[in-house]
Order: sequence, then structure tokens, then C-alpha cells
Amino acid sequence: MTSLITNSKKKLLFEVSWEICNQIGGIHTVIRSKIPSMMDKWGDGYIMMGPYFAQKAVEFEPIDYPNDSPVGKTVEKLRGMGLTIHCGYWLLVTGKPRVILFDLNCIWSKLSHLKTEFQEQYRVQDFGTDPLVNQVLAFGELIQLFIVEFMSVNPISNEVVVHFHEWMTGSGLPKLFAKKVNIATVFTTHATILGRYLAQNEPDFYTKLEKFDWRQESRRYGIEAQVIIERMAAQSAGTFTTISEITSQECIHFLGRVPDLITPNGIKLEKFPLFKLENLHLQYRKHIHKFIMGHFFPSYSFDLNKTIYFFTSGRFEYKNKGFDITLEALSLLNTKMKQARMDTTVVMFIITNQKVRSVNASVINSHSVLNELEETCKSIQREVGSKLFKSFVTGDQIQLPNLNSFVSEYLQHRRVRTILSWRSENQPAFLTHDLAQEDEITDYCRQTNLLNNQKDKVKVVYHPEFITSSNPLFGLEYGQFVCGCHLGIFPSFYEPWGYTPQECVVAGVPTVTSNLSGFGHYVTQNMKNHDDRGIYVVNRKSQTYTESVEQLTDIMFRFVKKTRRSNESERNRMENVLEKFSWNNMRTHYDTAHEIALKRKKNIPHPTASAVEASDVY
Ligand code: 1S3
Repeated sequence: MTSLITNSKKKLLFEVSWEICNQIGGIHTVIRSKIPSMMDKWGDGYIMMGPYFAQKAVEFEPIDYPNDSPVGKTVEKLRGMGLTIHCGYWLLVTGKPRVILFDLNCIWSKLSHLKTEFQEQYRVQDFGTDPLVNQVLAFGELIQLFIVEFMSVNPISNEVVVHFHEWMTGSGLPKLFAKKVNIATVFTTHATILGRYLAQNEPDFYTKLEKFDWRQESRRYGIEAQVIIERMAAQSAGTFTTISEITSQECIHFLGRVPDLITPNGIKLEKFPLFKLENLHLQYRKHIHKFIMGHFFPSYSFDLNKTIYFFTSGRFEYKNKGFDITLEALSLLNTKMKQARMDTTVVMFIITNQKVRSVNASVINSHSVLNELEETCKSIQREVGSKLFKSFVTGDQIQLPNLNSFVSEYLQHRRVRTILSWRSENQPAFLTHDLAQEDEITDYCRQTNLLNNQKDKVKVVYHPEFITSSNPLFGLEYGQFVCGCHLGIFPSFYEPWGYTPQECVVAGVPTVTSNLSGFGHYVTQNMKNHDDRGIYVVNRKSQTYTESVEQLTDIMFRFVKKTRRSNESERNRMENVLEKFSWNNMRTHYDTAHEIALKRKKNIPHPTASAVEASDVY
């Protein structure tokens, strides 16, 4: 394992991300899931770098690298200069890669100097209120100090690639460029900061894209420093990439550089063994059935064999993640199913993360009463079974005895008591938690009466917390929950890539995406018969909002009308598309990015030199 660190001529890839051993969102999934594939290519020449947060570094195993190795020597030198650097491995991820984490506190005293330097250079009016900016400036400085030192300690290493992900890692890139350090650099953005803000707030975001003035808009939203860091990182990198064609348009207008190539996201395939998918679906669906019984059946019941589980999941960005169009389509679907007098029930789970006080007490209560009912049944079963057995062994009666007489008085009482506390006169709650404050989802459901009336064919379960295995209501991990559902719905308006529909594909679950998401766009370009394979793409690009709602309703309605058999064969056909999305396949885009960066370092004058110095940038 130590060969990398003792061999200074070996090719090295330093991959820098804010989300190493530090889960925040989708980038963590990218970084983590591609490790095995990256290690296949780079072996022990693959080193990850991130910020160190003591309370979050649970998956980090510290271990010092040998003092005579290139990395070891660099770390020792920097530690001598007073910097705190943690070397080790990322545990619990396949491949257990090497990781270097930088403690931001060790450079905090230099922060005001870093800010002044940054402000003067880029004419920043206001640093805004986000404390992340300070951390990002400190982190960028530590990374550039490390790289500069590494190259001075090991001047003969001439095949070093440093790959930066997202603006949080990029504040040191312009300095590395200015110092002409002999490395190849790549910067990948997974979204643009301005894109996120503008898409959420500007109704005609895509049509107005070219007209926005990046400086003016970033000042308007108080994110000038963030946007400049992102812009300068994009312009200083040897190779600049983004994750989808759609985001590349934002890069051109907001970051002032055309991406050299698109590096789409892949998936790790081992997670769900393909041959087991159908069995896993049945296994996890039972857990969801149990939740449904606990939640709805105290008020009324319906046939679980004719119940279809839809779900959506994502950060609470009501419009960006397409929650608005999903709810409108559900409301229309409800009307259509009632008109068609269908005997099927659709339960829609809306999973997101909002501020909550706790799980709703009555929701918890009906689930515990359900458990109590189950326990009582098991006790009766045991008691009757054992007494029946005795009666067979000891008696000479051929006829079945009266089984009621085998149930003890205690269990009879317990049964009646539990059944009485089980029944409820109330409608089943559409919200599982007590929210800190009502939001657009609750508003919409109340306004349109999508409130789990008995006659409704579409029921809603709004779960404003992400699903984890410790969750008291489902007792499933997120991936298991996905696997137990029938259809994932993600018709996003702003989604640079979008892992959620891809996660459905991995779990063999049909999914809806949109052509404004990177994944959906990729699918429309690369897979002709995606509908037949259970990947439905809502057109949000060239039709009106209302038309998109109608299209989504139609997709849902057709799905509900299909027989179970045809939905199953859709699942099977999905198995064949998985390899297409795997990192084994998608890594080639990263390989190309690294090759371009290495070539540019050696032969080609830096393409962005003028842009970095151009007056419009500053
Ligand atoms: C970003 O995370 P997000 O959910 O904030 O990066 C993800 C990984 O590349 C991407 O899938 C997502 O669309 C972006 O938005």
C-alpha cells in the first residue's frame, strides 16, 4: 500500500471535494460511488482531499504516511509551518481510498488577510452573510499551499492531476495558475450558484438565461463572493467540465467559459444485485404495506394488492425539484381515477427535509397500536397452537375443537382493548410530522382537498424528513424504500443532473424525470426507447407549465392502468440499461478530462489566460 507514497515518478490524481467524509448532498454520492472505478485506474496513486470536521469525520481512519514518501514529506513540512493536516483512509467505502483532510482552524488567523487579498483582486463589494465563504477561502488556501509544497518537495513528479469539484474547493485555483505550478488541473461544477438562485426565483429562467448580468444578479442575491470564486476557478482550470449540457449553458453565461466537456454522473452497480431485484421489491413492499396499514386502516381500509406506491424525494426546492407540477398532476389523476371508477389506490410519498418539531403523536400512536395488534395475534396463535396440539395428542376426538375456548381470558381482553384503541373516526393524516411551519406542499394539499378522504383514489403521505434506517415509521434505508415502491417521480425544473431517478433505475423501479434535468436530457439523447424501459421524460423545455402537468398526469394514469405483469417486464428491461449508467462506463469522461488537462499542461498555452486577466471578469 505504501508504494504510491514512496514512488515520486508515479502518476497521481488528487481529487478535491468538500464532501469527502462529509455528506451534504449529491456530490457526496458522485465522489463516493466512483471510488472503485477511480481506484481501478489510478490504484494507490489516487488521493482524496477535503476539509476536516472532527464531529463528521466518523468514517475517517487516521494513519500517518511514511516520512520519506512524497506525500509524507509534504505533510511533515507543512505541519512544521503550523498547519494541521490529517492523513488516513476513508473507511466503509469500497476501495478504502487514501484521504488527506485539512483543519480549517489552523489558518483562521490569516482569514482577514485572505479576504482583503480576494476583495482587492476581484472588486468584491460585499462578502454576504454565509459563513461558508470564510471556510471556503481557508480551504482553498490550504489546498494550494499543499500542492505548491508537494511539487517543490517532488519536482520530478510531472504527471500530477488535481481535480477540484464545485466552488467550495476552487478558491486556491487562480493562485496555482498564477504561480505556474507544474500540475494539470480540472474544475468540475455540479451546478452554478446563480443558476440555483435564479431558477427558483425567475419564472422565465431558461429563456432569460443569456440576458442576466452575473455581477448584478450575484450582488442582488448577496452571493457575489461565491460566484466570483466559482467563476475564477472555472477560468483558471486547465480543463473545465460540468455534469450536463443544460448546466453548460449556465457556465457559459454565468462563469464566462465554455466547458471543455461534459462529465455525466455514473452509478455504482453492486448495490442491488440484479437477479434479486424482484424479490427485494416484494420484501420491502411488505414493510411499506405495514406502514400503510398502520397509517390508513384505523380510519378505512383498501386492497393492498391493488395499491401502487409512487414517491418523490429531494431537497425542499418546491419549484426546482418539480413538487409543484407533481402535486397538480396528482390532483388531476385523483379526478381521472374516480371518473374511471378504478378500484386501484395510489399512495404518493413525498420525502424531503423540512424543519420539523417531531413525528406527529397520533401517527406514531397508530403505528404502535398496529404493532400491539400484531403481537396479540402472534400470542393467540402460539397459545391456540400449543393447546390444539395437546388436545390432539391427549384426546380421541376427530372433530376440530372450538378454538375460541383455547384463547385465555387475558388474551381475549387484550385483543378487544387493542381493537378498540385501533379504530379512529379521523381522516388519515397526510402529514407524518409536526412541521415548524406550514409550507407550499401543505398549502396545496389543503387548498385542493388532497387530504386522504376515503373516496380519494390518490392518497398523500408527506414525510418531511429524509428516510434513514433509524426512521420510526418505515424501518427501511432509503435504497430499500425506493426498491419497495412502484414509480419514482422527479419532473424537476432545475436539476443539473439528478441522482434520484438514476437511483430508481438501479433499484429496478420505473421513474419519471424531465428534460430540464441533466439525467433526463442525457436519456433523451442516448436512449431511443427509454419509455419502454420505464424511464419517462416530461417535456418541461418546450411546452407550457399546464401542458407539462397534463403530460405527467397522463404518464401516471397510463402507469396505473397497466397490468402488474407489464410493469414487471418494464423492470426487467431496465436491468439491461444499468451498465450504460455505471461508473465503469461513465469514468471515460473523467479520463478524457484528465488527459486534456495533462496535454494542456505540457504543450498548449493556457486557453483561459486572457479571460482570467480580462477586465470584465474583475
Ligand atoms: C448537485 O447536487 P444538488 O442536488 O444540489 O450535484 C449532484 C451531483 O452531481 C447533481 O445530481 C444535482 O442535480 C445537483 O443539485
